[in-house]
Amino acid sequence: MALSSHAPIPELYVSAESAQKLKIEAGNLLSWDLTPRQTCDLELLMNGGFYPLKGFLGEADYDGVVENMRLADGSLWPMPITLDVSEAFAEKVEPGTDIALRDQEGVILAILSISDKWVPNKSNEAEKVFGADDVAHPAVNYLHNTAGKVYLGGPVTGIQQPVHYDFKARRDTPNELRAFFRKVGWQKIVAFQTRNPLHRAHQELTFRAAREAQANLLIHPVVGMTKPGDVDHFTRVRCYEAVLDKYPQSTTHLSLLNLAMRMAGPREALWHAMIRRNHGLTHFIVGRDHAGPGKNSQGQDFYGPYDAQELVRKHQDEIGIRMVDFKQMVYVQEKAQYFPEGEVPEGATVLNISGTELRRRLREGLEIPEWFSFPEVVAELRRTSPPRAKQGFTVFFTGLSGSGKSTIANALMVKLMEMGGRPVTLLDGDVVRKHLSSELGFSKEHRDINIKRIGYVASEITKNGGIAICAPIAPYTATRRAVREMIEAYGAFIEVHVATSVEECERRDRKGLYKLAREGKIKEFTGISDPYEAPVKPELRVETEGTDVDSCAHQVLLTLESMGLIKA
Ligand code: PPS
Repeated sequence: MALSSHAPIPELYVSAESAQKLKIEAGNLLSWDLTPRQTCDLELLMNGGFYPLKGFLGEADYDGVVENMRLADGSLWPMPITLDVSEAFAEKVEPGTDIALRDQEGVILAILSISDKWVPNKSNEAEKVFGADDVAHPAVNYLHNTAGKVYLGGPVTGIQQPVHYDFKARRDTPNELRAFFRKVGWQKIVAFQTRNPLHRAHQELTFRAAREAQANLLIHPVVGMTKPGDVDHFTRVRCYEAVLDKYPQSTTHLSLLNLAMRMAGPREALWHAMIRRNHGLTHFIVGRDHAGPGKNSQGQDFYGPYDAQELVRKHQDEIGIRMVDFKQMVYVQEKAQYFPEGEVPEGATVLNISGTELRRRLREGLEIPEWFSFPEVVAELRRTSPPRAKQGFTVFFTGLSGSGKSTIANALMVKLMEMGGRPVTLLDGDVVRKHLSSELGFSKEHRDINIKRIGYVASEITKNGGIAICAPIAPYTATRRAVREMIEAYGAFIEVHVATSVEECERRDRKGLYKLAREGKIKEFTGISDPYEAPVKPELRVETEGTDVDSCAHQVLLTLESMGLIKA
């Protein structure tokens, strides 16, 4: 599949005139509201970033991609680009139907002509595509806990691009980038993919790669969706802009890619290379542990550090883009210079600051040396990552009804207010049910909605630097995990299990509910006729039997202090 880097890439959009007409017609179709990830996927499908795909994968293509990275016609494609929907929505459509695809504001972006509808084997997809059916992998977790149960596939007719209000001038479609390369006369261009701020090691690596390939450089960071917990893209783009003048202007360009990453290591690297090929690039940098998802639930890496390079090397001729492979760059103190790992002079002192260490230093307000990064980048990061003692966080109490959650949560709130510094909000189970969730009952579905609402409010409070204290029963592990993820994108999440036994709660029966539950007058009562999945590894477990409220609240304060969230 040889693609010239200068000729336009096929897009899925109809002409502006037809788009107007189609948009009106599509108003009568059944609509699917795209998730943020699906919106990212759709944008790259429509603008040719995912060429040769013509829509969301149908079942035969999906099977081929999952099993051996090939579409049904034999062409290479490593990543399942699927439209997952709920069972309730899937029931309303059949192959042969057209549906409108809308963004989160309700704008119609495209029409999907459904050719296939099926229930995928998600565990198989996890094993084959991501290497393990382990929810420690962010994409596997997404697959099992966020994605809908049913997939719809079929060709897409593009009506309009998703709208972006941020960094508009820095976003380019594949054809816009191709046109830019034509205009400036660049023949060889090497792309650098990143989801992190650029530090000196990256600059050194990109310089070397461009020199080695005798090519111009495109810094092509992902601003769609990256790994949960990454530095947000607004901050990152400000960081990229801050270092751009350290590159020669006539040979370097910065463009933003609205990709939703999966962190799939080798397969992802191959996918990234194909996307770059589609954007008109001739070379692509693959470093150590490209798109690595971190550790699995056994504490081991999901992929070998150079597996991604191996896979891209194997397929680079077929794709039509050359890989520029790199070892990790490390700083050699005596030479005051960066070297690729493995080329370090014998006996020299190697300095390196890992991502985790960098986050620790930012969190604790510690020094970040000049050899590691640029002062402008560090200043930008410090602006958005204040030290932990100034960041927002959420304390999430969970336990049976009557276990003492609310009482401890109240005591904790008062203690934190006494300290001052950050606003404190208490989202107590009963209070939330009155103000936010008054229409909900206690089925699993309703409890999940209730907890996710609490999680959403807490995540907003955390994002804006406040302290949220939540005290619902929250009986299900998966739901608590989803809330943890929502919050950890912005700050710390401290799960506190109030481990009062059901016998003790029933003995206390402060609200008289256990009696009613025993008599069958309250159905689905947690601990009596409904499940409670106790947290396995909460940040703190408090026992209330024989311990007073004040000391339980104090245990929470000590935990917060040990995590650097409050100062003694
Ligand atoms: S959940 O599962 O997290 O949504 O529950 P939550 O919103 O925290 O529950 C709040 C209070 O509702 C009372 N209540 C019940 N609890 C459990 N099961 C059933 N069926 C039920 N019906 C009413 C109960 O008093 C909870 O109060 P707490 O504050 O936990 O004592």
